[in-house]
Amino acid sequence: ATAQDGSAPDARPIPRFVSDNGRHALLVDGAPFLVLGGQVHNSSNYPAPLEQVWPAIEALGANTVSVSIAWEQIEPIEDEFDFSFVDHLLEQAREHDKRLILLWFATWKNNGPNYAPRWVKLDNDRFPRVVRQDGTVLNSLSPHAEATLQADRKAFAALMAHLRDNDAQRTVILVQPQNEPGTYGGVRDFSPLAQQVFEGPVPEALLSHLGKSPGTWREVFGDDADETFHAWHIAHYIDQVAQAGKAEYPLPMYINAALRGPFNPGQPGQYASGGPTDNMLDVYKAAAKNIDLLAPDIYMPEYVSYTTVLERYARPDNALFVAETGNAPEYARYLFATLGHNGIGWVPFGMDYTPYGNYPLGVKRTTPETIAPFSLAFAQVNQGMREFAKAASEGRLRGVSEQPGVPEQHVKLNDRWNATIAYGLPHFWFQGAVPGNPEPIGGALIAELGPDEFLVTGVHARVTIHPADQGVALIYDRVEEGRYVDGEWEFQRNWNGDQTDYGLNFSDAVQLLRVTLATYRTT
Ligand code: N0T
Repeated sequence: ATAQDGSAPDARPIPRFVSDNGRHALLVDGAPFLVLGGQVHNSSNYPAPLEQVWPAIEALGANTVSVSIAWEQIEPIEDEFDFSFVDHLLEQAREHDKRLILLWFATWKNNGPNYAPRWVKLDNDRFPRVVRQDGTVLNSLSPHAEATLQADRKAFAALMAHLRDNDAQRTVILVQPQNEPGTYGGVRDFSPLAQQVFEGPVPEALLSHLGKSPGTWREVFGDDADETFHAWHIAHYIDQVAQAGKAEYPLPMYINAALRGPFNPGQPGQYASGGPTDNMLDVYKAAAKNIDLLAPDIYMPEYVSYTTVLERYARPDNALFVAETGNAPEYARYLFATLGHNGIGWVPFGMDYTPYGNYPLGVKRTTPETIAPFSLAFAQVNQGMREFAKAASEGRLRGVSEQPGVPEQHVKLNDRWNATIAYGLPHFWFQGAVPGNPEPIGGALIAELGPDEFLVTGVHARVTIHPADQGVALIYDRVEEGRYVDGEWEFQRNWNGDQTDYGLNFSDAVQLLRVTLATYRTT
């Protein structure tokens, strides 16, 4: 058989990100895809630790693994490239039937150039660092140095060219140029070169994006001038790196953010100044046209903070993708709220069995027990992943995560139906106040398949559906349990009686329901 475009039968389309009218989709193998991922620890990017990656990723049931590719590893000596680890990783990912996200640790890896080769990070004259106003030097490279930009671009372009020539399988679906860019300990570069640029005019592209009038950075942005200036130049720098990479091989690319607190952000420099924090998203959108989306790294387990971050990054001009999140058990439920914002993916961090833990951001040591709640959440979504992905891309997906002290949540499904998600109830008849789960572990996900048809799953939650109209009551037409296999619904049984009389109850069992609703008149 020949593919529709006349190419060879096994030629798969290049993964693509599409954004239209405020709706977003990551297309993998030609259709919307949800990244149900696991990110490995930073230094698991060698063949030996990779052995401790796969068992954890299998236990997690992830469809994608995010792995660092260090500049020091692919260009240890200037102009001498070594892609042996990349090749090894591609081969192993295919053997394990996983897709990959490659994380380019180069000019910025959490503010610093520690993953840059020694010929870069040890040569401050050729590759200068950020200088603070008091003249002290920070371990963060300046975004104003042309030599650094050209060296990073060249290496990244070589990596992307190598992928183009060695990944017809499209094992790699996303690329993250840099990691949590920005500068800690200072708001921007005050070197003479940077200062000269700072005293010049704000670029027209930024002015027009923000609807502002021309002037110097200080005139246009006042007290926010230093941070905005740094953000613009970092974003523009990364954009040029991405552009060089995409010229070789146009995979979708994103930048991840080290967040500032959503309510008490503090001062730039206390958080990574110049990164894609919530206050700089518009600046990044204006500066980085080759970047498909800006992704939060969420290490805030508290419900209101977490969901506020989701709201701030899920925008008509930005698809929500949680590039990293903590791997402590209380985070597992946030998969559901993330997808409920029509997210394209969610990736807990530190999902390997190497002897390291990033506690207090995550667990002290990743074990099968710590992975279990994440693997349950992934299993629920996996059975209908392509259907949920399609629904997300069309704005038809609702999802919630349990909030401590709020045992019931209400969700509008469409004009005809609403849902209540209740936590901590037995599966049978129950009278009294809804208790909530002893720990906040519940969540639910509901995709609208048609006006009266929904795909429903969840964990440790009861889903009850109500007609929006007065004078009618719900009657289930069908509540089919099953799963999708190669896009076809595989029916297992019809739920009725005790299984539906008290709502649709989800526990830690892997269950997906295709529900067809009807009403009868009560008056
Ligand atoms: C993340 C990870 C890794 C509430 C931390 C988070 C990863 C990087 N950084 O394990 O280093 O490569 O992207 C920074 C969180 C700052 C502290 C937040 C306190």
